[in-house]
Amino acid sequence: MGLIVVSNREPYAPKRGEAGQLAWVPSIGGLTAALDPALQRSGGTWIAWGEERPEVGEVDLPQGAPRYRLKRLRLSEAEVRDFYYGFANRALWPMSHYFIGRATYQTSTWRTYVNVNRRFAQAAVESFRTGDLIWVHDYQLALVPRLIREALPDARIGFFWHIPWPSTEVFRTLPWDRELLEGLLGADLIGMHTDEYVAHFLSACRRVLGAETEGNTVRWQGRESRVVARPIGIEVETYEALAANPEVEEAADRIRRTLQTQILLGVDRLDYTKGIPERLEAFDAFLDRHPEARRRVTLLQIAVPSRERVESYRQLRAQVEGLVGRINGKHTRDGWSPVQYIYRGVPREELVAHYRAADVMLVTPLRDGLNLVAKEFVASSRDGVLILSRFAGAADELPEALQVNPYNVDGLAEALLEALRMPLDEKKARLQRLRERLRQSDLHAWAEGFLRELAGT
Ligand code: GDG
Repeated sequence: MGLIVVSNREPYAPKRGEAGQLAWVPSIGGLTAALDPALQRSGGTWIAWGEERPEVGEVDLPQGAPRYRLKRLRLSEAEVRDFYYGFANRALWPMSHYFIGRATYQTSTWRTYVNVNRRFAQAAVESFRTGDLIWVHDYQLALVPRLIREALPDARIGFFWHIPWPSTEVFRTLPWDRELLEGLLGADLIGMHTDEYVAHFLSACRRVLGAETEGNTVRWQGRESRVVARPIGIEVETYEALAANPEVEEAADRIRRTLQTQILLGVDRLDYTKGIPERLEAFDAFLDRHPEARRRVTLLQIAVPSRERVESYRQLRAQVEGLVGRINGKHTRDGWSPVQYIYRGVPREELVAHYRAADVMLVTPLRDGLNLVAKEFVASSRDGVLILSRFAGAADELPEALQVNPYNVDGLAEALLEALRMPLDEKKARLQRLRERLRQSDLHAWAEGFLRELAGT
């Protein structure tokens, strides 16, 4: 029995070596780490948008010892604009994160979204062999389950929705609310990160479609779909090992020696859901209130460039950079600057060195499907404190973090003080309990568990 994975992003990207040869390099991210091993075990096909050039249509992976085939869909410039930047990132992303003021609902981008979803579905149907499991991922491809179902009525189809599922009042602002639900209900098993998202989804099925639900099951047009909360994990041991690697430790020491202060760390894609301006404001308020902390603490913010073609992301960048300048201008003294701002992605070893160097990790999104950074910090840190937004899906699983309301600037400033003053044994005890929980449901258990459930549905 083989596996077919359908996702927007590709698991490996082509890179040209100096001699012009093509190397396929694994993409960074949870999905590749979770599903590449699963596909290597079962064999099958991964269908994704072939974003990176050159435009190779199909390749067997991993290179040298191939176990499965990657089929790379070539999207035209107009498709990328309307399907990816347009409908997925200007309509579904803001709506799902409760930012309806930022959502743009346009019939033209919706049409492209439908057409591109059809192309992904068709590729899956062409790759299908009887008995294969099909697993489709995320909000870019919500219509794919139903489109596959129309061609393959008996296939086992799973879907994982990686971002929040909002309350029905918000979801119903989408002009294509019915179509989206019907698209997803082509799947037998639908996974989300939290019980709350599942409850909202079931409510939308009842209220928007008039479907019947019983427990976690939705009945619609003679079919049943099960909707379950299965939060994604991380490779805990990989992060522990990386963090203990002497070169990474040395890099962490370098970061500490350079700054010579306590370190608050933020690591996010530069996205308006991540609460970066609110975090900076809270740090400013903290420095105003506790002048004794000046020179003793630094906020190191790594902001990874993201979706720069979308206007609201460009505006956010300007806003964040303006705030960094204002706060540094106001508080800088004697060679110490309160905010260090890095606007680029860093290699994974360097990322883990930062986790290791941090006294306090600030994960304060206004809304986040889950948030893997919080989990990675827990697996990498030895004696740091995690401050975590109650609006991150991961909050359910990480109760020993200091949980905050990211909209409450004063509360966030208070939490900073509490974290910086926390006794060492309490910090260690909290981290240990958090880490034990992460170990119980790591990334591979997540992927294998979902596939087992799908096979059994
Ligand atoms: C979506 C949902 C959900 C970040 N900076 C660097 C870097 N990263 C890596 C982190 C982490 C990943 O990127 C970010 O994952 P998140 O979960 O925080 O956020 P999204 O990208 O928005 O992901 C989210 C997730 O899907 C999974 O379902 O948790 O809620 O929005 O793994 O380590 N990696 C490297 N350099 C960086 O500078 N190497």
